[in-house]
Amino acid sequence: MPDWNPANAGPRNLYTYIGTNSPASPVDLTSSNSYAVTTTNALITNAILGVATTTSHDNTINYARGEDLKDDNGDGNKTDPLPRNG
Ligand SMILES: [Ca+2]
Repeated sequence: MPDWNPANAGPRNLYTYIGTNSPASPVDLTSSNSYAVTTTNALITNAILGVATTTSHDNTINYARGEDLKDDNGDGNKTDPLPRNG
């Protein structure tokens, strides 16, 4: 089973592009950590996510990465992986 732990940024690769609209050439999203959807990517700001706190920032990213933030599977663990997005 893949490592779905959002903290590891493991096999589940999630990318975003934060830059100019219509870049002159195609952008390889795997070419830089600046494109990775992780809690440590400084380009993904609270303002971009529409949240006010670091906790909300990290929760939003971890949810997008597959973390079971609301314990949807009912196992009492809110940081386990919940493979719902793919
Ligand atoms: Ca859970």
